[in-house]
Amino acid sequence: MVDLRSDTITRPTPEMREAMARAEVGDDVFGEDPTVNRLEAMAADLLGKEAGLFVASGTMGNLVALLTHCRRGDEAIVGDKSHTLRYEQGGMAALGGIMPHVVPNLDDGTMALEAIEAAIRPPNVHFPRTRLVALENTHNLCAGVPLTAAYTRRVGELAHARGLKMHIDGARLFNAAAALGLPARELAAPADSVTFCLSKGLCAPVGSVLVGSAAFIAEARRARKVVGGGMRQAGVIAAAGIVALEKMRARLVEDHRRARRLAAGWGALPAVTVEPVHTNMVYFAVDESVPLAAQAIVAALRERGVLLLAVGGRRFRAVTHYWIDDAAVEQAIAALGEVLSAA
Ligand code: TLP
Repeated sequence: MVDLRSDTITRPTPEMREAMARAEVGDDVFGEDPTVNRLEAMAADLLGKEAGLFVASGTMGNLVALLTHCRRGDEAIVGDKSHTLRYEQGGMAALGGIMPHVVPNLDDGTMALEAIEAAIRPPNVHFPRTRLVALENTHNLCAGVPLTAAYTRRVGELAHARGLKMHIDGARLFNAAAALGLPARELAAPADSVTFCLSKGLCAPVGSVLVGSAAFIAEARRARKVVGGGMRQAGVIAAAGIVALEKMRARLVEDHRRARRLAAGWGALPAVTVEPVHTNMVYFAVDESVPLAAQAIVAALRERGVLLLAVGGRRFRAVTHYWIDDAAVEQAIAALGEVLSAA
């Protein structure tokens, strides 16, 4: 199967499995897992922060960050298309009593600086306290667009000038860094905390890392524990994360090249409109002239060995990753052509 549903479907490489089998482990809740400690230190170093915290998922990383920055009744400014708002079950509100203050995301994944500024509450006994601005880089629903270092810096300056913290959901921060040709630490520099995922384009089977100052991470460690994220001999999975960081970052540009090829192939089909491709995501729409519902298109593609997601209306998403080679890309292009011409 050519599985383009997500880069989360990536299975570990043989080298990762070997590292997992050999991993030295200890009880991470006691801080005694040498492999987890090494991964956390590597991640912090790569992103230019003092400390890191290995967590089970991107969702847990964002939740733990929000629980650490905000108290109950506080407010966090988030984009209306952000993953944290849309796809994390409202965990900040459900578990943290944190109120999202929603600001529109523009097509380039940003929120207008004036809109962020306008969302910050002045001190007033009627208002919640604004504590945090959260960005997403790359921005999933905005077609995987990377946020620039300059924009990130400006939001950081605004947040800090107003006494707020800034968090980045950098689930795919290394894709952003690869696309912009920048070290990831430059994109992370203005933020007080950043999460990134090992289990997406970097191909590890499980896990994300949250990074920030030593004091922030010490508090975040408590928050991770209360949400059940103390994982004990987690070195077995952290070992794959170390391979991911060492070996898989440099190749992300190949995923981006293949995404552009997919977009060019699909974009040449009548009735298909492809959105601009920035990283490893290809979003496209099939117009109403094709008498097939979105789910019927997905099913017909599946019959031809190609999996992708319908993401609302007639919009679809395909994501390239380590297990998608050039032949898989050509198969996917041909399959959509066949499905649409048969319709
Ligand atoms: N995104 C998944 C789905 O949940 C939609 C995907 O296939 O893209 N932040 C961003 C920007 C994400 O895209 C995701 C996962 C997460 C956080 C959450 O990561 P996990 O799934 O590890 O909890």
